[in-house]
Amino acid sequence: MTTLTPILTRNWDQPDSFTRAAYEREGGYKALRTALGMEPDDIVQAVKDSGLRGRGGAGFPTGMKWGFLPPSSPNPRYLVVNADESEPGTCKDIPLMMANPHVLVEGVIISSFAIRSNHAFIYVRGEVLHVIRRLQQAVAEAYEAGYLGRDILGTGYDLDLVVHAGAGAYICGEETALLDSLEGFRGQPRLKPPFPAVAGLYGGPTVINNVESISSVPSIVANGADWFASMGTEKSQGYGIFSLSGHVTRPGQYEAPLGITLRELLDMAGGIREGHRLKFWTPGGSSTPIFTDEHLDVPLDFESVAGAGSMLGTRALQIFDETTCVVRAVLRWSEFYAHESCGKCTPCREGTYWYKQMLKRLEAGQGEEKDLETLLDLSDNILGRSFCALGDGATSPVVSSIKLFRDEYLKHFELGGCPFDPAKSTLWG
Ligand code: L3W
Ligand code: SF4
Repeated sequence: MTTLTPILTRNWDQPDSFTRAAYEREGGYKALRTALGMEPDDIVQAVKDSGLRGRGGAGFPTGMKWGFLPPSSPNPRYLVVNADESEPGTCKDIPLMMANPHVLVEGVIISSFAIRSNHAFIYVRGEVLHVIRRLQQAVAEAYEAGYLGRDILGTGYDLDLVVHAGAGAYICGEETALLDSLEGFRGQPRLKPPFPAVAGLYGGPTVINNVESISSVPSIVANGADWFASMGTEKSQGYGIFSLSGHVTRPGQYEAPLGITLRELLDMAGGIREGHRLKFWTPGGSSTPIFTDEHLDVPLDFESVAGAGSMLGTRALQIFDETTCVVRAVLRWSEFYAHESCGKCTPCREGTYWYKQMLKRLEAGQGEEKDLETLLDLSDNILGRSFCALGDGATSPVVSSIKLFRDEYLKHFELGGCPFDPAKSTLWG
């Protein structure tokens, strides 16, 4: 039986958890002192050895990404934290930054020192004013304590950290669109390669990592790479925050080793809401193919989830019981993608619009079976043909729902309307 590992979440129940005093009371900023006494390359090696993989969705090895920075460059190096959390169902970074902003600030300082950068940014989505204010306060407290600014803790190392508010576009969570937005342009993805590690912010070598990835660095420095690597599975090491939302008795953030199953998480969360049963769920947000109750025992690590036909993504476990119309859920997600498509490439711009139009009609019962083939054909023309992952992600709920719930689509056509009573579902009114 896997148990919870409250590390990033350990102080969330304390009323003053977001203050520097509370963070230091629990040993906060000790890892920074340790790190500043180390060789930067040794910190990079420790992060490599820990097996930490990006917690923002793709799972790319963090230490390897840091290792891609060219040894010399005429431009400064930058560290950028992707705090543009907007994927439907993804809700771990915002509570982390609200409850424990200093673990992120400490992670930024250690990571910047490790990659020899003197300029760091936290790019936060614009809608979450409360988070922006909380981060600004934490950064100000860190400057006051001498953890940021000139000659940090007398070591001669300088770092400035800027909290930058985006303007509320999902596409700005794509790393190169984020860089464009940070530079003051309209946020649209850039062609890769070059990857940001080679040519990123203002053309300089840039490391971009998710909030949770950077926040994991202080505990790796404090406890050692082996400690981190001892948790999780062979190829998906460490722990992560699993966000349970929807038709679950106790929704919330559950921090556990990678490889835990939904069955185990549901046991901790009181199960599906009383009197109901699991129908479908997303393992990693709406961009990942949906699962059903047949997948309750799939270990939630990168390899096992991929092997079962989906993606671990951001561990955003959106849970739906039998009162939910899957076609309606897919329509709602498709409306999101159509709204958030940046419009740069045709497959995604036109395809997500067509998804929205078709699914609206199909959910209302105005369709026939051949429309499902049209939807799949359309998906084939988006997946792998879009400029960035947004287009690919939009196809996941559509294709997987047709595969797993074709009969439910057909029922809509037979009845000439939706077979579900929206009044019985707490999610889709
Ligand atoms: C240097 C190379 N760097 C790869 C770096 C690259 C990036 C990282 C991963 O998408 C996924 C997406 C969403 N030299 C490199 C290299 N890199 N090769 O590695 O890159 P990539 O392209 O695999 O992924 P990505 O563009 O970061 C992220 C999925 O996550 N997702 C969405 C989550 C949404 C949020 C949110 O709302 N905040 O996180 C959920 O599943 O669909 O597939 O840094 O530069 N040769
Ligand atoms: Fe923009 Fe969508 Fe193309 Fe990405 S896939 S570049 S979001 S239009």
